Amino acid sequence: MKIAIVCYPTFGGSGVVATELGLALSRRGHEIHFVTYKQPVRLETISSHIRFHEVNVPEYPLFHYQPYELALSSKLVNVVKNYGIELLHVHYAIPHAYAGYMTKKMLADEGINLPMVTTLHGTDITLVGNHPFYKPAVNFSINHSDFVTSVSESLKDDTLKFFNIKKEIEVIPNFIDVAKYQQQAFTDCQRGIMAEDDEMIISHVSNFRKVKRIDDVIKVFFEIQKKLKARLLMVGEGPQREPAEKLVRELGIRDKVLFLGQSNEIDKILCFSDLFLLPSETESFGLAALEAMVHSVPVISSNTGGLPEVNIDNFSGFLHEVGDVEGMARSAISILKDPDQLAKFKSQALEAAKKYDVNEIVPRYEELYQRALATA
Ligand code: GMT
Repeated sequence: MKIAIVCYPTFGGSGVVATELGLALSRRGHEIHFVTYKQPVRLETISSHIRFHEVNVPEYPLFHYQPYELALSSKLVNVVKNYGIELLHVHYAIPHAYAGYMTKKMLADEGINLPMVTTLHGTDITLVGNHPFYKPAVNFSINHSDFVTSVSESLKDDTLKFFNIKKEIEVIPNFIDVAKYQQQAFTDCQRGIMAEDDEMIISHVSNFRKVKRIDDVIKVFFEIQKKLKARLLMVGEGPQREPAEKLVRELGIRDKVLFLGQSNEIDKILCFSDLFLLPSETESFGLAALEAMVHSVPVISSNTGGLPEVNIDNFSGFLHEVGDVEGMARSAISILKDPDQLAKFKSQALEAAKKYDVNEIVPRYEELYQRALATA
């Protein structure tokens, strides 16, 4: 199949999922065309089955806001016609589903029927899409997609709750390439570069937005380090980084917390982590938790959104109410203080991650595409 994928090219979860999906589909023989404003961060593999088309939005003095949707839909029309694209898959509803709908309409005018699949990822429904400024357009473009998927049961429920949806929403969860991580030969994870031998390594990876409750990460760690020798690795960039650094100074734990910024070495960091913290306010799936689990890192998370579908309570880690810092710290200490318990949770985290293996999930997208083509 020749498939165009539209996504955000940034470090965010939806862009990562879209890129990994495109790469996996290309390995399965499909021709994948990424259409976005910058090369996606994980799109390193150049293969004859992968193309990247950059959307340019020229500056013009009259534009207070650059008309990205217009440029994107025009680019898509050209890519579809020039490369014989059979199907469009847009990730993150805003503004991609809207631009995709316009693309379909423009092509229909020329007698071309292009089926469109929209994948809902999270904040496009729960935070941004739900805002009255966007809601009518998001509602409209979901209802006018040919097929709609969400990354968890919880996100499907939220979509049906917040919007007036007439379309069937199919749940196709996020995925991970289990074999790839098992092949990575970090036999010695070089823990020594980050911590002393007797120190536990706790990590958090995110875009440091308010929704991630970065303060809770710090506060949970503050409680942990009172009981055990531990170090916290904070990976990522975003608006909450500065307040977090301030809190770390105020709590007097500056020597135990490392802010590593946006790192390309997440795999190494997770490889030498003993525990992962994800106390988010809302999380439609929690790809970061799954990435930790595939590295055999147990997860202490909130029990919000899709997290209970990924992080299995008292198996791959523990779940607590949003904001329950004390409970999260207690669970973390219970895992970390006992080497047998830690080993058990580490192996269980990997076991739980296997349910989301790429080879289980990607064929479900292929089957959906076949249906979309058959009905086109
Ligand atoms: O807000 C973010 O965390 C980024 C956002 C995105 O779309 O880039 O992540 C969402 O999509 C991910 C991939 O499907 C999910 O794993 C995240 O849970 C989800 N984030 C939230 O719901 C907050």
